[in-house]
Amino acid sequence: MKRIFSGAQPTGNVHLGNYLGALRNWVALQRDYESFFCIVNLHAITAPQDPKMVAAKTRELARIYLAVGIDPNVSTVFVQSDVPAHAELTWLLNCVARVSELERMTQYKDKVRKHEENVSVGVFDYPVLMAADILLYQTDLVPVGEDQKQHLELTRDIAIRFNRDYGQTFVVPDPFIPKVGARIMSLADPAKKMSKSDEESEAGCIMLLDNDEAVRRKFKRAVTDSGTEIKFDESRPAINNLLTIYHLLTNKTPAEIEEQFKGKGYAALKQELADVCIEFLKPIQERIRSIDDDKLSQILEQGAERAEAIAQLTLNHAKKGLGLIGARS
Ligand code: AQP
Repeated sequence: MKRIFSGAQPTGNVHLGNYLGALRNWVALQRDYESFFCIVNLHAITAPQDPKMVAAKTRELARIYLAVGIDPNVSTVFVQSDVPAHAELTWLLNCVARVSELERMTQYKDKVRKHEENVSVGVFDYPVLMAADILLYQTDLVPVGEDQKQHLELTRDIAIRFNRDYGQTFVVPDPFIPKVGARIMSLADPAKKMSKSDEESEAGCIMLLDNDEAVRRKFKRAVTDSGTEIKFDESRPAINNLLTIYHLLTNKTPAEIEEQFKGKGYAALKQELADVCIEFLKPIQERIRSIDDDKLSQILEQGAERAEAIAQLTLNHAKKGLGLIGARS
């Protein structure tokens, strides 16, 4: 069986963009692949975090994975820092990746632009840690949103270079970026992606844990345009984004949706979108609350054990290739 690996950071709150761009596809793919879903807490600490919140958010994200439909009997769910091989392989790959490659990463450049002097070395090295995450599991496919495309390309380059210089060690993974939903935009600013770390745009971000009132308020205030027609049209990003969300939440076709809203105004679309979204979030929020704490600990423990066994094999292989095993005898 081919493998998939993906992860999300336990920072901020999981939003509809994370779900529609990534988590939804993990659920859809998990039975067709041997699946590994990681809570990437080592990535989370690349920006300063309150340690108590890191621990709490890690467990909350694990609950969210389960509540949206990740089945721990089918998929391996685990916390990144529970498998030390992630950090160890990162070091080995640091010696293969090039500074010039990392300097080209747009996410890194954006963070430097915003925070200048305050960017950690971890932010710079983030894509190498991500490469280690993926390569440790001999991953074939990585379901992610579009913002991770460049990091995936770097992962492939690192794997190809390592295999060439130190012998066949890693499967070279392919990205799985959905045709629709790979880049859900902020409701407050359709030029920006929906993002949990963008403090200014909380209003543009529907969180999976938002209550009904927050969902209604955010859709009501969503930016639109001066047009009137409700149509899928990429040249009208605000309305296109709202319709894309509606399409993904209802599974109605674009033609059906356009027919449904023919002659209606933006207010009707926003109201219907809020209703659909609230109905979608309700069972997820109920499941999050109903997951037993001990059961969650058990799932994460078993997940870490399963992940560790595979990760260690790959790590040893990579160390052997580099001449790091066998020097004592
Ligand atoms: N707006 C989005 N539309 C579609 N997919 C998205 N993803 C993130 N934002 C969108 C995908 O969600 C997965 C998990 O993301 P992450 O936790 O690694 O965080 P991120 O990619 O850095 O994006 P966030 O959640 O909004 O956080 P920040 O604040 O860092 O920008 C990934 O597969 C991602 O592609």
